[in-house]
Amino acid sequence: MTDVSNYVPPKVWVWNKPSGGQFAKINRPIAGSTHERELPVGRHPLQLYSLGTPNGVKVTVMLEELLALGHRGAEYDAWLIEIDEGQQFGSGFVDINPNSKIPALVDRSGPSPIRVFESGAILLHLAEKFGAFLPTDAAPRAECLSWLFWQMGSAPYLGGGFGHFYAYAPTKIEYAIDRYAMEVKRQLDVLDRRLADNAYIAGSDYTIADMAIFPWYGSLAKGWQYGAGEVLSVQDYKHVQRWADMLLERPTVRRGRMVNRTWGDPSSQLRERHEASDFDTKTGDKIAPAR
Ligand SMILES: N[C@@H](CCC(=O)N[C@@H](CS)C(=O)NCC(=O)O)C(=O)O
Repeated sequence: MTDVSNYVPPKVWVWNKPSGGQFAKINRPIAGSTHERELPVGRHPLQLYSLGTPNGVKVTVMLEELLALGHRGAEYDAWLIEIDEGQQFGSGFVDINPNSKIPALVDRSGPSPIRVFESGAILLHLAEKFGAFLPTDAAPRAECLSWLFWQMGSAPYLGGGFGHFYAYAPTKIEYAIDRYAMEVKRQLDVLDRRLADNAYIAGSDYTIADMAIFPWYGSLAKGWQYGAGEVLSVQDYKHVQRWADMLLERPTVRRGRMVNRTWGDPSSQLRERHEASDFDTKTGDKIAPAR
């Protein structure tokens, strides 16, 4: 690795060496599939291909919420995509998400399957399909969508910026950590001020905006992301803490956080979810290790 203070970028960047860092093995500058691999299809109307990262959890929380409301059409199979193994570059996955990132959904409830990728688009698709968790009046709907898109634009600074340089980069670069810590603290303050006057992100109702924002910023506030609770003084964001604690009380949120999870306490891991009863019978503490 070049000394950061002496580094001069090349005139034309080419991919001639591993980039280093935790995801060096899977990072590449070209799109498309690397190998043939069909995706499995289960019996439910909705087929989710995902992993229990914050972006994946947004969708599994939404599905669990819809099922808890009694929407039988929200029954789903959640298949595991192991991104560390490069499964997002399999041909079947690339067919449903040309961007090779989890989560991706195939809605098979109609005459022909509909693919949906990008977690925000999936939340919107489900909210509109079931008429739930998205206000219908113009003003609250606009507020909800504004926060949903805020999340989509802001979280890359948290994950790809702060998280990457604080936790994953092979060298600790003061400039990068300062820049992104500043931005992430600003984002937490944006949320804290909003939640000082509102029970939920979009106002008085729980919506897809909460489901999008909680897995990233709620987890960060609880100190679960990047081991960064102390460095970012997350306890200072009192309203974010109140909101995160409130959402964590929801059994649907607790279930959603377990789906496609492959790390942490074995009892919190449900590698794949095909039936509601899987939460009681197929968690990591109840089944023999897969490998
Ligand atoms: N904007 C996308 C981001 C999805 C994303 O970054 N997914 C990560 C896991 S959290 C991924 O699949 N990474 C695999 C890779 O980059 O190769 C969304 O919200 O769905």
